[in-house]
Amino acid sequence: MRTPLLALALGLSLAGCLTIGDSGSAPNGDDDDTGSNTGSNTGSNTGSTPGVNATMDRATVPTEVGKDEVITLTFTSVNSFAGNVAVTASLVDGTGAALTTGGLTVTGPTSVAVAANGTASAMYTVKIPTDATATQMTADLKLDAALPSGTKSYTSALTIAPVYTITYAAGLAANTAMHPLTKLKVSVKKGAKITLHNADMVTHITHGDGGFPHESTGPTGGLAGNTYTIDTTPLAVNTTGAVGCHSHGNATYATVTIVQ
Ligand SMILES: [Cu+2]
Repeated sequence: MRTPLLALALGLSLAGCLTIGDSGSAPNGDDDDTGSNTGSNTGSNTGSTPGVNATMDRATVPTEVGKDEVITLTFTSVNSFAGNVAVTASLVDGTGAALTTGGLTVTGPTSVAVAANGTASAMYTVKIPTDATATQMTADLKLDAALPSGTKSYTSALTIAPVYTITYAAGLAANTAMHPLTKLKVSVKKGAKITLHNADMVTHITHGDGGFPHESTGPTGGLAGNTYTIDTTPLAVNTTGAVGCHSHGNATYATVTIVQ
């Protein structure tokens, strides 16, 4: 009875030894492979090829009609790259096609000089007309930068509210020339809102005529901190009237037209 048991025990031990021997040699082979891969990858990544990195400061821009938005692209020279980077700015819709609505424009440099190991910033201004839209709209500013490593695109997503905001700035008082609507001619799409915010310390009552509703001239009108909103939804297309500050006569009025 003892001999078969011993043989079984020896057999198990041998099997164990063989298993240990096999598993010991396999990792050694893997180690050799890993070693050579790491070596070649590291070599190519730490090259000294001159290049340029770029970053955009505003990936999303919540905004309104009648505003200018500035988006900045900043270039950083890597490994002493020096030269010009060509930039193509365009306005596109959600599918990447050229924007055909809203009348937005973009201006900014088409070439940016980058000095060796320096940084350079380029500002792109998106101008949103006061009559861009009567409903919330989106538009993308696309900047295609011809980097030494290949052209890269940077996109800033604008969400435009159909609100034209005018602010009576702090300290404005009776300075009619500095009133924000003075002698302007503006169009607003029917359905958009005109919002007049009094950020000053004194009363600025909003005047409206020709169909545009006038703010109360009573004790509650135009108070510091007030916001007076004109909803153009009930106004007829082609309505033209004066909107401005009632508190200084007609010197601050703009001519506003409702368009389709
Ligand atoms: Cu005023």
